[in-house]
Amino acid sequence: MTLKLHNYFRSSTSTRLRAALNLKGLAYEYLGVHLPKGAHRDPDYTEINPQGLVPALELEDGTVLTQSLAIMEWLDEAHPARPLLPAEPKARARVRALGQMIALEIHPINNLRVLTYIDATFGAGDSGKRAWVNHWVHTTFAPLEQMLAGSDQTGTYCHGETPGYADCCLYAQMWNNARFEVDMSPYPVIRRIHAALDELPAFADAAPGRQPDAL
Ligand SMILES: N[C@@H](CCC(=O)N[C@@H](CS)C(=O)NCC(=O)O)C(=O)O
Repeated sequence: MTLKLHNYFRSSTSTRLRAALNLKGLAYEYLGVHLPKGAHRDPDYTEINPQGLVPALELEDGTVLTQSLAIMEWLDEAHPARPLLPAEPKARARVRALGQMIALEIHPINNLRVLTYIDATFGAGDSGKRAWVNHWVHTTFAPLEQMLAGSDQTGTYCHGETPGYADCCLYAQMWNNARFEVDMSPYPVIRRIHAALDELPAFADAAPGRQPDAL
């Protein structure tokens, strides 16, 4: 029996977790949850994750883990080989901060349910949703670029020469940025790191277009 990953190809939280699982070398069964059709709100799925969000990771013993960042931390605790976080406490805090800038400051306010809400309640439309996402991405990508460019701890990847937690968040967010036509020209360091990540099979194989439920 293997790990079961309830997820959706275009979901960035799913992409970040797929990349983390791939980095760990852990195989999983891909179980698609079709977000546009509302499959995440079906009782079949809310029995698995009452929050009705993807991803959820079902372990061999039936335990269900939710929240991608919590799952990534669990991965490091349960499968310490090929760590996603560095060992040194200050370095760990740096990597968590970089990843959480994306995962906690950008993702939640650009999630499907938020975009659906601003469209239905305020008539945002496609251009309004695009402007909204662009605004919130730039609000955090500007300081993120500054932090990456200004630190000698930044290497080929967000932290040194080993891709991990922050890179998983960054790589996944870049697919959303492309989808919402975010201008990446102000962010040369982020673009360089993204290009390096895209060369790695662990990341490229996690990309939305490579998943079995991709449109
Ligand atoms: N903080 C959660 C967020 C999970 C989440 O919001 N996932 C999105 C897809 S990226 C989702 O299921 N959205 C459904 C919706 O917004 O209705 C995590 O990191 O796992």
